[in-house]
Amino acid sequence: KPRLYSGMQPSADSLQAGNYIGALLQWRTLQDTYDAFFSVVDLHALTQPNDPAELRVKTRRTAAQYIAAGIEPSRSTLYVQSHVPAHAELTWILSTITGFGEAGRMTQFKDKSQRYGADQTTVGLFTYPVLMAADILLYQTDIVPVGEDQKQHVELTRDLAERFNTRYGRAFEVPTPVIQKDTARIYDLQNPTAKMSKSAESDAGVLWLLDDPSASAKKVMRAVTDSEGSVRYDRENKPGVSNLLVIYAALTGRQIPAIEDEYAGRGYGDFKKGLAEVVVDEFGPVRERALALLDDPAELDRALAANAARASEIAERTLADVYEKVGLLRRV
Ligand code: AQP
Repeated sequence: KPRLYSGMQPSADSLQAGNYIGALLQWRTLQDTYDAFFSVVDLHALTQPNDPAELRVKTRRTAAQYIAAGIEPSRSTLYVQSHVPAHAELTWILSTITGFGEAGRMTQFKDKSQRYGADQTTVGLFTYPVLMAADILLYQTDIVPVGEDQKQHVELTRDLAERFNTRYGRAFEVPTPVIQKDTARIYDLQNPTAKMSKSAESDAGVLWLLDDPSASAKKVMRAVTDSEGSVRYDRENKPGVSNLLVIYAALTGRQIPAIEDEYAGRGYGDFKKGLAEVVVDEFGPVRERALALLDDPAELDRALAANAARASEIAERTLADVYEKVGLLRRV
């Protein structure tokens, strides 16, 4: 089976609907056809303002939500990034073949460093994409499903893989990014031209996977729409309604035109009520499963340890080959 790699940052107590629709739902399907690796990238999360006790909690909660959403730790390799030390080790090697200017062109760094300000813009934030390259390359990954905003990082990963292979001899598979379709992108319910995000300034427009279902229903009912009154997909002129249609379609597996037909001639109130039910029906059971897993963290930790061992085996092999190729003296 071809290999697939993806991950998410444990940057909040709960994942949001965009993470679920844009990533988890697709991962769940992809694990049938790929030898899939899904990590909770806690080392990446350290590039944001950090609270140590909270990070531990968020890391477990993120892993529990992967499983609750249908990622099976017996089939896919679901692990915590820091449990496999090779990630940090390969990052160092890759950083020695990454151009300073090349890394400086990453638009996510430019955006984030502007948002964080000089005080919080660290070297770690700058080398974030190099760590991401190490994640992907350690596993001889064939495909990387990502959102459009991560495409540049996967391009850098490809460049680094090719550069290393040419300079030192072939050690890495060159991965291909698979970019998320536009209809898998979810926007903030209160500000439907901005992507729904765990770190949104206000969470009024964020649907949390672990929220009480009634709170999610309320957020749907309050979502921003427009004054036209017709349930119609038009991303440009009707971003709010279009976003709700995308969420509806993604969570039910239905096509957008069929949903438009169902609500033709009915008001937004009816449509939102319908969507609120869909959201509650879908997120409710996921939430229950996640909370049940978190009730018994020892069991969850055992699953994560077993998966980290599986990941380590492959990662260590790649790292040993890289160390050999760059000329590090082997310890006897
Ligand atoms: N709004 C979204 N629509 C579709 N997909 C989304 N993803 C995130 N938001 C949306 C996908 O979820 C995964 C999470 O990646 P991440 O945790 O590394 O960070 P992110 O993409 O920056 O997501 P967030 O939720 O906005 O997190 P923070 O606030 O921590 O930066 C990716 O596969 C992403 O495409």
